[in-house]
Amino acid sequence: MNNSYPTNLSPVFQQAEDLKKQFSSDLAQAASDDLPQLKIKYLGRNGLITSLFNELGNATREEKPKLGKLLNELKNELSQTLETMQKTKVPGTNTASYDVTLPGRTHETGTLHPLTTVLQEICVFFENMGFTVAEGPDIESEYNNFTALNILNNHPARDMHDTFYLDSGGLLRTHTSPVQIRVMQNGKPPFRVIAPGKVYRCDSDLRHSPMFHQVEGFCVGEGIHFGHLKYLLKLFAKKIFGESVKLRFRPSFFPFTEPSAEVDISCVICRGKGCRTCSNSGWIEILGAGMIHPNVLHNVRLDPEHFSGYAFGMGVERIAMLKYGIGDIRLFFENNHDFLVQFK
Ligand code: 2U9
Repeated sequence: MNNSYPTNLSPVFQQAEDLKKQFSSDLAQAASDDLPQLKIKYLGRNGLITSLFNELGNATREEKPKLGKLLNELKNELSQTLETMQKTKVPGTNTASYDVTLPGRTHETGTLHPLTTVLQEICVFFENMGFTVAEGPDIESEYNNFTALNILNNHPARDMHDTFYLDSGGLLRTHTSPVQIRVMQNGKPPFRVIAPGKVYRCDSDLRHSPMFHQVEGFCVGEGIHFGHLKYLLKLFAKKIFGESVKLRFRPSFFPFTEPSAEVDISCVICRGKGCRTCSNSGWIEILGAGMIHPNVLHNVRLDPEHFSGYAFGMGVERIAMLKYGIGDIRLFFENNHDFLVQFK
């Protein structure tokens, strides 16, 4: 046999090899309750290994260190194997086995980011109302972002938006309105379009992030009026914040709409009674809206005498903060696991 020891060596070398094989076969047949017995048989004071150690005295001077090392290694290997088996064998069986009553290892499933969920909810509502989704580039021209929208040179709105200007002469869009300009430049009315996407403003605190998400929408056709806008936004607010929510339209100003309004809902925290979130007013602003300014229609070569339209815009983070009661916008962008798992 290949693994036999040469015959010129003391027979104890071969005995050690045989003992190892015998141990493996004993172990394979042993039940958990037999393990202590096996330990005594091999490692006990009168055990098989001990008796091999006794043979050391008969070995030659050259063989002694080799044999001593071999027997020590054998002893350690056997005692380690027995110890491991003691831990893994199930009582009453003769195989190393698993405890089937232990719970399995689970893989944690991911979850949609709260902004994705809210954005989807908003888009689904408007798609169900007959709007189509349009997208455009994050880097825009000054014309599409400002001029076409009736925000003229030196108009304070250009500073108000805290624009990131690029060396190339372009800018990071401050709202998704330029998408709607592109849609009107390239198509024919009637239009019913929403434009979701990232927008950029040089502003950062609890409520502002230099990048945030907007959904803007517009409808242009013949005979479109403010009543259509009010009806749509009322349905929208009830869909997102619940049937019991009340709406309030406050007169406001935007260069691209006339008349313009800011839309409030009854406070989702105190239901209109007054609390810290609504500064005791009972109302919370959720979006801006209005009838598209005649100059804007004119800029996309539509006759304001013939066509009219409404437009609206909202910040997705703001809607999500109100819906989930989140006090700091920066939480959306930190990828903190403890924050994200709450939206499973
Ligand atoms: C075109 C014409 C008009 C989009 C509108 C608002 C009012 C508005 C703000 C909400 C919160 C921006 O993210 S926010 O700070 N938006 O109040 N946006 S009307 O009006 C348009 C858009 C496109 C062609």
